[in-house]
Amino acid sequence: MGFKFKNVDFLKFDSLLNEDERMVRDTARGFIEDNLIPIIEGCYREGRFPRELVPLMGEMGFFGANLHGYGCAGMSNVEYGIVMQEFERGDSGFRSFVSVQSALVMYPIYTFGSEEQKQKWLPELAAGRKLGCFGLTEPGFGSNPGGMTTRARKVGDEYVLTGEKMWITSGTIADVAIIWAKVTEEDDKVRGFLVETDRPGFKADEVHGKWSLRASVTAGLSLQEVKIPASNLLPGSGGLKSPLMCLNQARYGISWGAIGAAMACYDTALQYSLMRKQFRNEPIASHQMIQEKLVWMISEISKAQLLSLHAGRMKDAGTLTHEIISLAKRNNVWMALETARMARDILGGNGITEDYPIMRHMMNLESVKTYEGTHDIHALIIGAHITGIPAF
Ligand code: TGC
Ligand code: FAD
Repeated sequence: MGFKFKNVDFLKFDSLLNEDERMVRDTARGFIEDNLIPIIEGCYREGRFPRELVPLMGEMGFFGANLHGYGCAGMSNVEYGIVMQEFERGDSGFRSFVSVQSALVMYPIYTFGSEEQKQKWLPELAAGRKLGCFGLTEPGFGSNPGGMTTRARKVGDEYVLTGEKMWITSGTIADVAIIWAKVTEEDDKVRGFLVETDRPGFKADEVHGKWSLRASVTAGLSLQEVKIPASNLLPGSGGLKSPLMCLNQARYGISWGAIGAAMACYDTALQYSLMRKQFRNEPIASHQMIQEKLVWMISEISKAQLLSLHAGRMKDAGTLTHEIISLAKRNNVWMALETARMARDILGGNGITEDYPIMRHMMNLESVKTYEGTHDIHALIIGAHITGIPAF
């Protein structure tokens, strides 16, 4: 059941995009429509990540799409954002998988890696022949990653890593984990390490029982005296700033992704409200209270589109700051979650079923609100910036 998606464009937003950007949008939209939409409800019900789509995604250049060289597509940041929007219109968990592979695994190798590390890993990750995960969060340190207790000790020409990571997307399917750890010999400086997941002492256990992001793999990682060559250190990384730079990439993508989820919910609610009749045999869309909800949604989606496009143009110009990214992530995810709740309401009882995508988006967006910095942590980041007073 459900409806065929119709483009959501109140503001003539398309006129703000160039031909390449519209082409990227159509390609990503076609990929999701043809490959993900037909299977996503089943994947969600079964708690299954649709791994079979990975090779085609690699072929189509969707991994590390805004990186240049090493087999990457070299898209602009606006084009990359549009891809995230289209992927999350399909499913937030599916977009998460791509975000992690691109922004949290390929980006740190690209930015902090040696030439040898880049040559070895980036083409494989771009093609989807290898998958990665990003281990920052720990059981006791989520919003405050600076408190991490994972350690790396330098022993001869090796590092020995010990610690626990929690809530790690793609943890059990990754070939390589980017692990952030404090280096004992460097006064506990945080640095990034490439850890092949088949190394002795490395263990990943899937988190079961999630009611959110069910089509994405989430895991806890355990590292018990895992030995890696010293050459697996990402040499350009140093300090908490390094993982936070990766988060900027992912948060920027999420700001676009959330618009996609909201578009799916709004479009479903609009089409449903025009079809569903109650009282006087008239569509529920003829009632003022339904219209007010639809207008709220399209207004907020339109504003979010402008916000992400502005952020994207700034990112392409090299002027985007992390506080603006916080504002865009926080606003757009909140907007999408509110849109999902309103859309669910408009569908009445049908809104809670898998016949329509809304409830799935709504449950997914609860995670999106929390990960990559919670809604409130982003308020504190923006608050610290405008007042000069950190209130964490
Ligand atoms: P603080 O002292 O503020 O900062 C340490 C250093 O980093 C600099 N900095 C940043 N640099 C680049 N980008 C940013 N966004 C930055 N934020 C801060 C800062 O200037 C400082 O530099 P320096 O040179 O002085 O050393 O650090 P803090 O310990 O007080 O923490 C600040 C806080 C709360 C903002 C930060 O820890 C935070 O963002 N917490 C939220 C944690 C989080 O977002 N975790 C995400 C884990 S990954 C994930 O969720 C993946 S989900 C899957 C998917 O993406 O789809
Ligand atoms: P906490 O930090 O314990 O926060 C709990 C509550 O307290 C929140 O409401 C928060 O806003 C509030 N709070 C905390 N501190 C303050 C404060 N100072 N002032 C006011 N309120 C405060 N992490 C990774 O490293 N890699 C991944 O791939 C990854 N994928 C994820 C996938 C999923 C599905 C989920 C759910 C999480 C994932 N995460 C990942 C972890 C995610 O980034 C954290 O869950 C997030 O940063 C919040 O940390 P926490 O869950 O420990 O919550």
